[in-house]
Amino acid sequence: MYVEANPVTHVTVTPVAFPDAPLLNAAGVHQPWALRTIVQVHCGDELVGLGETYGDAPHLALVQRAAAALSGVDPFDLAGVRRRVAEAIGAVDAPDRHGLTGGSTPAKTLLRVYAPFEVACLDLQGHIAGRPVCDILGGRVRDAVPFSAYLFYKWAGHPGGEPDEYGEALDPDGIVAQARALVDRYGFTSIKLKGGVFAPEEEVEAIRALRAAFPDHPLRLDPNCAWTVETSLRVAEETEGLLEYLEDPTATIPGMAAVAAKATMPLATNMCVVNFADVPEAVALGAVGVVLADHHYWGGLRASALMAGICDTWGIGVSMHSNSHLGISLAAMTHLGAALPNLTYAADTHTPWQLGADVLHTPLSFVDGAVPVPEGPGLGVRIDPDKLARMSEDYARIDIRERDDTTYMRSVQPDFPTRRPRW
Ligand code: GKR
Ligand code: MG
Repeated sequence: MYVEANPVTHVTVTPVAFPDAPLLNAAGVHQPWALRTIVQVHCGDELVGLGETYGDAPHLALVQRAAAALSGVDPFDLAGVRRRVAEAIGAVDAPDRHGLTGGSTPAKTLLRVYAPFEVACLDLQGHIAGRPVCDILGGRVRDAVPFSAYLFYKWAGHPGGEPDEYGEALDPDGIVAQARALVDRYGFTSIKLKGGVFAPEEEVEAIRALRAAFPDHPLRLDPNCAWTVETSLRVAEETEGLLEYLEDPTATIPGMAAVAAKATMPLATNMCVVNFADVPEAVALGAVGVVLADHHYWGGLRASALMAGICDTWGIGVSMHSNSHLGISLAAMTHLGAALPNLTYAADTHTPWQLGADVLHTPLSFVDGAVPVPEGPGLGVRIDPDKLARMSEDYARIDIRERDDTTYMRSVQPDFPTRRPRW
């Protein structure tokens, strides 16, 4: 039997905003609002596929331009979707300001713009076939996808605002308390600390305190390239036996290779291997032991699965990267994680930091630190139109149009340094 094509009739693109916590990183600090773009690809009145992507204005403009070009396309024709997106946006580059996901090129920009449409089309394919997205990606190898507790140094609240429920974390005790809160609430069985905020010695102290408090949890540290090769090697020596991996200690593939040559733990990255063109050099130099997949910039779920397969061939482990996101992205990450035979590490997620904000009718929940694959066809999630409308009103009301951690940090600490490496 051949299933009749259901061509795309129209696409809705909705920018949204939601409150974000003052999380510190090498670029500065998260602004009070995070931005996302929600994509709904409609095939007639009944059938809709969901996607989610960044909300920064230059990216949003490209997503809107691409959306307008998709009417009439068959959601099973992903090559056609990609071709139309490419034709609609042309060879442009829209880098993000925070620079925490590596360099940008027109090729990477195309993949970032295509990704939410690919996810939405896979959601549609699942609805049409009556199968979950993980089946369309090749079948599930796990029923629940493990995520890690993602710790951040943070202020108690935004300047002039109330403290949030996690409070301040600016030293090892604060970090251990935050880990305790996240592990108790979500059951996470591994822990990642976002570093690059304080001098490396202080961050190593925090790792030691976490090891003492959580003897059985694998630990990771990620300073987003805030260190030189020499500093990275010193930290690698000081954290020997403490880390399951050290993530992006230093910039560039050759820089990472110089650290990897001597470090005893694997090096992970979401900053130096950020698209397929980076893989040959990274493999040739032995620069990385783990790549963090991120369908938002690798070009969707199928491209991420392809990347994971390449990693498998070269004996490179796979984890998953995140930025502030909502439930459509969490569902997409969960289906991808369920279908990846070699998801060798728990994935990252910012979900706890969104403090319950979501566009989903029924937000996904964590069971023992893992998200069970949503039931039902497609992504298995649906939008709550009232929540979407409220978050879209919030977007219209605020004046943030791009994520800019550095400018926000400098409004509080004018001499905040932008140079990387900083130590
Ligand atoms: O949310 O501040 C943050 C993170 O630093 C994020 O932007 C990074 O891209 O989580 C990311 C990472 O692992 O590098
Ligand atoms: Mg990282």
